Amino acid sequence: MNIREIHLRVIQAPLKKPFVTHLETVRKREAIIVEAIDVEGRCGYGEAVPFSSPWYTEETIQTCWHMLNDFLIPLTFKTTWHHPEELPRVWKGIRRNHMAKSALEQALWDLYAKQQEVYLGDLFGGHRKEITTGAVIAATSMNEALSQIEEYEKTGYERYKIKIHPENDLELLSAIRSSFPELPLMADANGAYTLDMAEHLKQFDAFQLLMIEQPLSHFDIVEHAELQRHLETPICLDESIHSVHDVKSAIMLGSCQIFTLKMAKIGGWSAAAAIHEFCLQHDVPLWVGGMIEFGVSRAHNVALATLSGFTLPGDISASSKYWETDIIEPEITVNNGRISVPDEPGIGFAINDKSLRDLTEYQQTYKKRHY
Ligand code: OSB
Ligand code: MG
Repeated sequence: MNIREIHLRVIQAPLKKPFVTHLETVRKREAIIVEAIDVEGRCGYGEAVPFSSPWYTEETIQTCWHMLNDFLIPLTFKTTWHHPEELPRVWKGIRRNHMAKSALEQALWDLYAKQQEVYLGDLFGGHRKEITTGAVIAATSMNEALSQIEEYEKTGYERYKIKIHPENDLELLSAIRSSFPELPLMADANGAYTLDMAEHLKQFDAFQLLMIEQPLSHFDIVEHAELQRHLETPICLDESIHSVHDVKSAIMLGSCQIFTLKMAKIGGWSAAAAIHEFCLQHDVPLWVGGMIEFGVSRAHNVALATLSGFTLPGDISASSKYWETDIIEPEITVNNGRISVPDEPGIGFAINDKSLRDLTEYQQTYKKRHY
């Protein structure tokens, strides 16, 4: 692919409003932007989306930097390979660290698509010209949650996801249902429950939820199967899924009926394409998950959502839901619950250089000739 250099930068920005889950309140966000540059000066972009601390996955900004700096970038330069499909093989000696791998894979796939002059989604058989999308409500109080739903409804999001935990769940869901009886609604528990609370969770069946996301622990697949047998509400797994193997296990056991696919958590485009293929064959609905990310990751998510197996609205919101200014141009906008898919090569969005520069905390360049 004639890569000349790879550039890393850590960026940081405050969220417009705090993002509250029972595990953590996120007020500011860091990310690593990976830029892969070829000898002709074309640039591919990827984004590492771990949090600054390991509350959601075990990775952090610092562990991703370490993996990229000390292992992934040196291996990428020192190994002979010709197509980004080969990257999982190039990196196979590195266990997990999926978010670090995903960011570098994204940058190299974007660059490859730009070299081929095709839209990235098309490389994976995507065909949609627009995608439907949902909004996540992670508010500080019940009143705020209700007013956020009202506000987001003006944008026409096609599905609403509310963060819940055992202390607020029934009250919050009842309040939403009495104000918005027909709202396409789901709940995300981020692992806040245990299997001995199955009777409590059974009460959720009355709220007509589209699904409940990750009710039980982040490391569990077996107990979710037991819980799913007890509930009418479909279970969707998020945290439990790190690979196509996890997806197969969950299907074999009946642990869930739906998956949210986060490219970053499973290691990038290759793994995402494999999971998409498996779910398509087994008729399992998928949607694209979110990580409160900046525009580069959002653009990759839009491309992913163009694949036909993503049959449900995902967590890809407008850039302006979280940011004063995003790092891509144009920013991602949602109209009537839809995002139009670009058709420019690669991720299809340009980088807003000024915004990227303004948000940069530190950066480093790696030149191939030094390896
Ligand atoms: O559990 O799906 C989750 C954001 C960060 C970490 C975990 C999760 C989320 C979201 C998506 O809910 C929010 C978004 O990007 O809009
Ligand atoms: Mg989730």
